[in-house]
Amino acid sequence: MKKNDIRIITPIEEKAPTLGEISDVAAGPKAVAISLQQVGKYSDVQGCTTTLLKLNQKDGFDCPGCAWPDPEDRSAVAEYCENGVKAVAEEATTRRATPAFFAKHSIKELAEMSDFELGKSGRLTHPMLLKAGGTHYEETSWEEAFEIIANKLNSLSSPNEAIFYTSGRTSNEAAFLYQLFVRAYGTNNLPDCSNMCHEATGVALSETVGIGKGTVKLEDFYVTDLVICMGQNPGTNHPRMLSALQKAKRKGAKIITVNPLPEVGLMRFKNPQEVRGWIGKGTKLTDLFVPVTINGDVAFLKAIMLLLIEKEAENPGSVFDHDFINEYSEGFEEMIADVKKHDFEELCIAAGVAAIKVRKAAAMIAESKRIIICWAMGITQHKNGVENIREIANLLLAKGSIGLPGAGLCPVRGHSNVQGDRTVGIWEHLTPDLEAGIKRTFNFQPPTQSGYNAVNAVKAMHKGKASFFFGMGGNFLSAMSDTEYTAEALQQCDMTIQVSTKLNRTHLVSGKTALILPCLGRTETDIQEDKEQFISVENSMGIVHSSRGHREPASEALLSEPMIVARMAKAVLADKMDIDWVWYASDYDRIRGAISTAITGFEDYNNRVRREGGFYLPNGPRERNFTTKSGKAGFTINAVPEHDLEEGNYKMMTIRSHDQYNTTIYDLNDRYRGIHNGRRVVFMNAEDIKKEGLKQGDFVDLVSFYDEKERVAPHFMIVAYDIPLRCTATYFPEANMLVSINSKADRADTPASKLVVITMRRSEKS
Ligand SMILES: Nc1nc2c(c(=O)[nH]1)N[C@H]1C(S)=C(S)[C@@H](COP(=O)(O)OP(=O)(O)OC[C@H]3O[C@@H](n4cnc5c(=O)[nH]c(N)nc54)[C@H](O)[C@@H]3O)O[C@H]1N2
Ligand SMILES: Nc1nc2c(c(=O)[nH]1)N[C@H]1C(S)=C(S)[C@@H](COP(=O)(O)OP(=O)(O)OC[C@H]3O[C@@H](n4cnc5c(=O)[nH]c(N)nc54)[C@H](O)[C@@H]3O)O[C@H]1N2
Ligand SMILES: [Mo]
Repeated sequence: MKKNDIRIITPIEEKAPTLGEISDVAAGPKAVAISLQQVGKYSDVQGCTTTLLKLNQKDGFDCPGCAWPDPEDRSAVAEYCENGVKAVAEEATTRRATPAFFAKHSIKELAEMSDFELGKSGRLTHPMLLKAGGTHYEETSWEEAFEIIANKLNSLSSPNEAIFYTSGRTSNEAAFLYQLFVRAYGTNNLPDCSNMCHEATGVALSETVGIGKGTVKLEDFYVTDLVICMGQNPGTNHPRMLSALQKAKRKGAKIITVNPLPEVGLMRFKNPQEVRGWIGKGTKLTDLFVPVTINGDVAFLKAIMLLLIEKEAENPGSVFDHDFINEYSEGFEEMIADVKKHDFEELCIAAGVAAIKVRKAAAMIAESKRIIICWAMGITQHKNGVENIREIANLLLAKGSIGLPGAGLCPVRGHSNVQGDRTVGIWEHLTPDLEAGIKRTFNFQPPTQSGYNAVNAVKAMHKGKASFFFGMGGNFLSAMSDTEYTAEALQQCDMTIQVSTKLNRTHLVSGKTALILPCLGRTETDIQEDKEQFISVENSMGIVHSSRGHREPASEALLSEPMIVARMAKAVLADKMDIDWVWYASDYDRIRGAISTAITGFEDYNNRVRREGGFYLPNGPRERNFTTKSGKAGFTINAVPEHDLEEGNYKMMTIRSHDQYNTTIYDLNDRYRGIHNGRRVVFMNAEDIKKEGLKQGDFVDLVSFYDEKERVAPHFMIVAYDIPLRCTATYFPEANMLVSINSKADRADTPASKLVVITMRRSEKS
């Protein structure tokens, strides 16, 4: 599919994917071998091995992969996983996308490359400019780049015509300076990848417990009775979490997994960092697997609550924690009254789960005191994403299973610093706390009117209300929903700019003028004023710690993210503001000093971040200090979503393969699910395949119909899989074009990427 003659999605693979065996155990020696292979394929092996020795070590750098925390007893040589290695290899590659590369290939030609090939073109080395009407990116100087940006920003009729996106790899230091610049310039248009990710979690937890983050620490996994993993695939996306689950199991915890797919990582795990992980069958992780239908989670949790109410009635005080409920919460009676209106059998049908499984789960929950519930995108990326999470909170609150060792809420974050970016001010809303902090520290009044989130930013660009897009990392086009609409939105802009390490499709489907600003990566040495700098990040559990790269930068022309922000701010705001931007970016201690006074919880930042293991940010709910408006934790009432699928309609979720990092395609395999050499597959139940008169290996076009518009994603190969009836799965970003921009979580606007109603047509190409 093309817009203005530029291909907006990766081309269809020429060969059909091949099918192999589905794995029955995750990680283990094979994972190590594969990660090393990956390093060998796309990077210089020797340098990379030294780099890997520094990964997640106390004096090393934070893995640019996921946000899972590092254990205190981390392995001395290798605290990483197969997918962490791939993330490092991707950044530490010896390949380069130089000005000569861009001179050779026009934008149009580059767009004909697949997402996989684009990434493999290597690290970006120089600032590149695409002039209005130009066919190629051309080398430019940093001075010229900042001047172009300044001229544009200073010519807009309102700062609200500019949009400043952030992806979640950006450090606290860069993110803080960036939001400060954006607010000093005059807007709160700060959408981020969190808007597409855990926004629903933020909304739900802020109103139920008073903080938009989780309440557990890693140590809690080692003293818990029960872990419930919902809508998450840690074997691929947070592999180091499997070690924590394994340790929990060895200490006697049970695990319930709630997922339409029996994801291998949650079933059985061989720890590659232990000798005993290399032999034998590995540790069985999941005790009870609950194959819910897509979006059956509220019904499942309500069915459990009904059974808990029964058990409690039989033996009062045995199930619910009334002391906790009375002292710390409100709305319990109303919640119970609502649940009682439901019929158990009907809830089981809505959840797509056999009653006996629900009974087993309820029994395990009833007898456990210390429960941790983990969740990720299978829970948040739904129309009722916020309700899903509120229902999770209901269960834990009723059990008093929060603010207790071994118990609590555990949203598992995605990007390695997505949580930190939000903490230091990347948000389209200005909190009163941040407003006061900025005034106190920098003596100016930031704008108070809320800006655009990701969905609204696309709409604003599409309507012509915004004409300037700046991306601090990420790949906005491919990550967002409704690819065609988003492409139109970006292409209508006068100017789009991206700070990036690698080439991606957003560089190609650009505004009239476009800039690529290449930056240092996590693994690289960052020297400012002759002094080696380090940055800091916050992991999924609220711990802020330092990260220091040590590789030689991919090119001499690269700037660090904080320096790019500072020089842009200086060019744009010139003398309008009494802030010496470049002085701040010349020594990150100065930025951290400012954060200490501007952001609550960062007092004495520079000293505390230098302590081994970093420091923990304040977390009220962990201490049973619920910082909601009423000061109490709130039970909520959440409707069971209804999905009346017509004949021939299927629910589709868009998920990650084992060989991708969001829109970065490491390779074309999904080993655990038995897929090789291709990505255009649709997983489907064998009975449904038969019912449609199709067979495995056939090709179909996937069609969705929203807002009176048909959207088609062509040519997916059918794969028979252990997935509930009427449910299907495809990979993101290939299927994003089927998700309407208006299909999103109520109140959080997270695109509903996990439930798209589709039909299928035989593909003409097959
Ligand atoms: N290697 C690697 N690591 C990553 C990433 C990556 O792409 N690659 N991405 C990072 C980012 S930004 C994020 S946010 C995380 C994402 O981590 P995950 O959330 O684990 O990623 P997804 O592949 O989207 O998996 C969603 C899971 O939810 C299940 N699911 C889908 N719909 C439902 C539902 O309605 N109910 C239930 N109960 N389950 C459902 C799917 O079967 C799947 O197992 O990973 C981070 N880590
Ligand atoms: N259908 C569907 N859509 C989804 C999802 C889904 O599950 N289904 N998941 C959503 C989620 S959870 C998320 S978080 C978003 C992700 O959305 P984004 O964060 O926008 O996308 P990424 O693919 O992570 O970004 C990759 C690009 O980041 C750049 N990059 C890498 N490292 C660095 C760095 O250190 N600095 C800078 N400046 N740039 C760097 C590289 O140029 C690379 O091409 O996608 C969302 N979209
Ligand atoms: Mo994410």
